[in-house]
Order: sequence, then C-alpha cells, then structure tokens
Amino acid sequence: MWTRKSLQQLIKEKLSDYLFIVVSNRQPYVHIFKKGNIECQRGAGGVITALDPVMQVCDGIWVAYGNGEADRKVTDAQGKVRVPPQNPAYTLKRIWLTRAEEEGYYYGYSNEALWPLCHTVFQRPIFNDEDWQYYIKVNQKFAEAVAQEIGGKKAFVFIQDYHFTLLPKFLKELLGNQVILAHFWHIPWPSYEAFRICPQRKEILEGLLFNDLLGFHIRYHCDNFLETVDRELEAKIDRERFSVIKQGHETIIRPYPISVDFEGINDIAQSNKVKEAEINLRQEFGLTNHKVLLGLDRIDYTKGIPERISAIDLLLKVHPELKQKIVFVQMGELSRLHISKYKALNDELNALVEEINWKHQEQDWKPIILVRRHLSFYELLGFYKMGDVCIVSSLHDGMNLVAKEFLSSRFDEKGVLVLSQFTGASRELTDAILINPYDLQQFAEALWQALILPEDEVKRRNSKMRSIIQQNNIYRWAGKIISELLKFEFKE
Ligand code: GDG
Repeated sequence: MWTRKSLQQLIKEKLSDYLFIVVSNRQPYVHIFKKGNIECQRGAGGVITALDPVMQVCDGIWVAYGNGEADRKVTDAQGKVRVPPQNPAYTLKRIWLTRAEEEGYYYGYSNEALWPLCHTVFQRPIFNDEDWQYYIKVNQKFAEAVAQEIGGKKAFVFIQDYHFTLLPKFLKELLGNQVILAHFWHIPWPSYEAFRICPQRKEILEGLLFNDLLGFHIRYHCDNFLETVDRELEAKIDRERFSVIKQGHETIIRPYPISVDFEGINDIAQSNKVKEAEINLRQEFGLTNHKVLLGLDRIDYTKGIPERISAIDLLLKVHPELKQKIVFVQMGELSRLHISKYKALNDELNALVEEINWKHQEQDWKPIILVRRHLSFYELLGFYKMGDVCIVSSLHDGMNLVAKEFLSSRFDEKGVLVLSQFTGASRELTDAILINPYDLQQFAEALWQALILPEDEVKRRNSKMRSIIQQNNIYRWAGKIISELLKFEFKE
C-alpha cells in the first residue's frame, strides 16, 4: 500500500539527480495578515496533501499564483520564499498577476470558458477573446518563471489543471529536452460534441500534446480526450499504448483517480477536537434527536445543490411523517463570486431554501439549514460525523473528494453516502446509493432508502468502500504518476 513514507522513499531514491517542479494556480502556503502579524496557512486539498511531502524530500520548486494579501512581504525579489515556515524544505515561487490578468486568465478564460465547457451542465461557456489573450499571457509568464528556475539543469515538471493548457508548449519551446512534463486534468474532459464549440480548441489540444504524460481521473475522460484529438487534429492515436503521437512526439494518456489521505483523516476523526467540533455544531444547529442529512460543497453550479434541496422538498411531500424528524444541513463556501452565474446561484439558493422551509416548517422546526462558511479541518470532520446521510449530487464532477473524505472519516462505519453517478468517485464507490440528480423522483426515493437502510447493511457497504479508499489513497495517486514520469528518459 502507498503511504506518505513510501512516496517519499521513491522520490529520494529516484529523483535526487533532477529538479522537480510543480506548477498550479493555487499555492500550497499562503501568507495573510492576522491581528497585525503575518501568518502562514497551508492550503487544503488532495494535491497539496500529496505533493507537499514530496517537495519536502526532494527540495523542489512549487510555482503558483501569489494571491495572499501578505505574500509579497515575505518573498525575495524573485517572488521566492522557503516553506513550510517551521521547517523550510523547498521553494515556493510566487507569480504576481495584475488585476486584469487575474480577471482575464482566472475568472475569464479558465472559469467562464473552460470550466463550463468541460462540465457540460448546460451553462453556456463565454469565449471572450480578451480573456483568451490574458490566458496566453499568463501561461507565458508561468513558462518564463519556470525556465528561469531551471536554468541549465534537467527537470521534471508536474503541471496541474485547466488553467495551464498552453504551458507545456511554451515550456518545450523554451527548454526543449531539458524538461519532462506531466499534466493532471482535475475536471472532466467532455465528449467531442461538447468540446468542438470551443473557438480555441486546436491551440488547447496542441498545447496539451506537448506533455509527455497527461492524466485524467477516469478512463472515460481519457477516451473522450482521445476521441477529441482524433476528430480535431492530424495526429496518430495508438490505442494499444494509449497515447497520441503528433509530429513525432508521443503523449501517454492515463487514468489516475485522485483520492484523500485515508489514514490521516481516519486518525484525526477519532480525536477529541473533532468530538468537540461535532458537539458544537449540533448545538449551533439545534440538532438533538434528528436524523441529519448533509451536503458540503463550494457553492458551484456543477454541484447540483438546487437539485438536492428540491429532492428534500419532494421527500417531505411523499413522506410527511419525516417532518420534525429530519434536518438537511448544507454547508458551502462561497466561490468565484466575481462571476455573475455564481452570484445568481447564490440568490437562487436563498430563495429556494426560504420557499421550501416556509412550505414545510412546523413550530420551531425547519427542514433546511443553509450555511455559508469555511470550516476548519476539525470542524469539517465533526460535520461529517453528524451525518446519517451525506448527499453528493454533482451534475458532473471530475472526482469529488467530499464523498471520499466522508467515508474516510467514518471510523464507526455509519452514515449512508448518496452519490451522483456523474462523479468520477462513483466508479470506485459502487456501494453508495447512486443517483441521477436530474431525476428528481429517483433522487427523493434514494434519500428515503438511505434513511431506512438497515445498520448492518450500512456497515457492510461502508467497510467495503473504506478499504477501497484506504488502498487507492492520495499517495498512490501521486506515486503512480511520478513512477510513470520516471520511466521517461531525458534525450540529449
Ligand atoms: C476539483 C474537481 C476533483 C469544502 N468546504 C470546506 C472544505 N472543502 C474541501 C472539501 C474537499 C474540497 O474542498 C472540495 O473538493 P472536491 O473534489 O469536492 O471539488 P472541487 O473543489 O470542485 O475540485 C473535483 C478535485 O478538483 C481534485 O482533483 O475531485 O472533481 O472539480 O476536500 O473538504 N474544506 C474545509 N473547510 C470547508 O469549509 N477545511
């Protein structure tokens, strides 16, 4: 089984002669002002959990957008700072973006064009040429920064996500055979029919094919990518090797399902701090003898939150005997608020919760509690611990880590996972109650089934799914990608 230690061991043995560089939009550490002092916070999420320990043993360089308010105060003239603060082991190189660049590259092309394009949830992507120009410019800026760090050395570069489709091309142009490139795509790759509306599709595909290795969460996304290339470019698809050859350069395409730190979450979930957090949350929301249904997401139109609330509505209509017995708590951090569709979704959620609570409320009981807040890690695990049912109803999702975190934290093997069949996670977690979030009747029926599922059956299913996550943990994800990367040899 892959562990943090075995991953570190692999890096120590095999990677020590080369430079290892990670590029992502989001940084692993952010500096902020707190009560007049500067504080450093570690970012959350699978990529940081897996790659931070890797970077710590190989003394690599992590290149990311410096978005923290105090970031510039702690960096040198090249935007560099050693991290983690208590035990500096690698270099974080921050890229500074102007407001216009952030607007065009991040909010614009990345999140108003590529995000809806790849999720195919019937949100029309906005392809704005000015955004695209900023996207190119920022990809170039990152490439130059990486090239400057590499100098005359040889380096493995591991690129994250849809913000950097042109970076592989710019890096190979600047550095040629000095770099071996892997790229992981965290969101779905859509079918060709969906992708072909993109005016910049050729540049995007050509950019990505400068990678040596390109990873997606599941085989289905790999197949969609190959199909898109086949229909759009002059390139050879090798179905046996699962690769694309364009102008003599081969890109290997592979599925690597991302995951969570199962052991870490499972251990911390048993701590007193998490117990306390659960008690506090129950008190805050007035949960006593209620059956609790949970949702936790960034507030995003891909996550199927209105569908979830409507399913609760229908559940109460069909089963009025559940009134005063159940409560659905939806926790959600606000995200990408500069984009009008996100603002509109927030307003829609407020109105929907208000309407449904009004319809069903009795005495001091309301069926839905909607909270927009960031939880600390202990609170997050305490929150999961409260759930009799956890609802993940994404309309489309690359993987979905909430589903895996919920199960990893439930050392008691309790709590039923209701999971959208349109998440990457549903390919592994087949013992969840699977739903189509567009099918309201089926969704409400699934919630009912989840509430009445016998305890021994819940335990049987959870024990199976927990051992799948334990095996296929986040260290395996990183270990598999890095092992594949190490098979490439630097050409002279
Ligand atoms: C993209 C893909 C893919 C949320 N609220 C709080 C909090 N979170 C954490 C969760 C979870 C993470 O955010 C969300 O991860 P997801 O995987 O669910 O979704 P995306 O943000 O859309 O991520 C997705 C992922 O990349 C990785 O490849 O799975 O498909 O869309 O870890 O716990 N964490 C804390 N407080 C909160 O309030 N501490």
